[in-house]
Amino acid sequence: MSYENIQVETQEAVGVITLDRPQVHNALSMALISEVGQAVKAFEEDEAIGCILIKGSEKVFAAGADISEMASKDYADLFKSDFPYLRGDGWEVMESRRKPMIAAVSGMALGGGCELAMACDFILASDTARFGQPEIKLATMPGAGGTQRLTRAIGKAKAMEMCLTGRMLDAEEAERAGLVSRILPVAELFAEAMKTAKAIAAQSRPVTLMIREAVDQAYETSLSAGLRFERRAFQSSFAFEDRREGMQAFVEKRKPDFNNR
Ligand code: CO8
Repeated sequence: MSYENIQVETQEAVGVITLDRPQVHNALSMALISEVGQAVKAFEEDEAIGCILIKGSEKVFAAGADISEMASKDYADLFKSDFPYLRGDGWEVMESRRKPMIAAVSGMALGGGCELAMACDFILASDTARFGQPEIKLATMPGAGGTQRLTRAIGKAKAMEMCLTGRMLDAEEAERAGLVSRILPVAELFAEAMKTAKAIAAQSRPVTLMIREAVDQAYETSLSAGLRFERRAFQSSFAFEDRREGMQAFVEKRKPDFNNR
């Protein structure tokens, strides 16, 4: 598969997607989003891959949807196609993946760029990272999770202020607010993100998928239903050969050898 707007590589069991439109701060064109979806699909289907990592450059993650491409669209276009950026082989594929996906954000993650990072399972940020939903300045609004995932992540007050004013959070404020899991010096971000992705990919794959589903339930359901889901999933993990191997290895003081069954 050849890509024009992203770079794709694998490192051990990690699939890496690098946004690559430097001339426009990695603006998310329809073609780019479609390529991200295709790359995620390929990694999903590749048994050798246990975790996906998406990043931009050290300078910028992504400055949002491609405004030049969107500028001429009208409501009928968007309504009839249900906003093609989010339908079909791109965003929907990425959002419905089952494998864990980490965003490594350095520089700006704005608009759709912030939404892309938030659609991942967690965000590792460099100390130069900045997050914002500036769509209001274009007289439009977030359309890919900015009013929903951001509010769930950082609460109403900050999300509302960000969406209504376009104010950006720097890395420290983003971490304090719960938007990012960790901040790293910019020179260390990608290496540390890769180390984290490799550590996840080395775990038992089916349990990894199960944990993702359980954590995501916390966004979707009541506490009692979520706790019930978690308890049943925990019990189900005992059906995996890997669970037996993991505990046996601990007891025998050796490294586990998972077969992903
Ligand atoms: N779209 C298209 N081109 C862009 C974008 C963008 N989002 N951002 C930057 N560029 C281009 C500029 O036009 C410029 O091109 P050229 O060199 O040809 O003039 C080049 O990138 C460099 O940009 P600047 O000269 O502006 O660089 P600065 O360092 O001065 O500023 C900023 C960087 C602050 C990032 C600035 O470029 C900016 O404000 N960009 C727009 C940010 C924005 O408004 N983002 C939100 C877009 S709307 C959106 O994301 C809706 C999401 C809906 C869901 C989408 C799902 C995919």
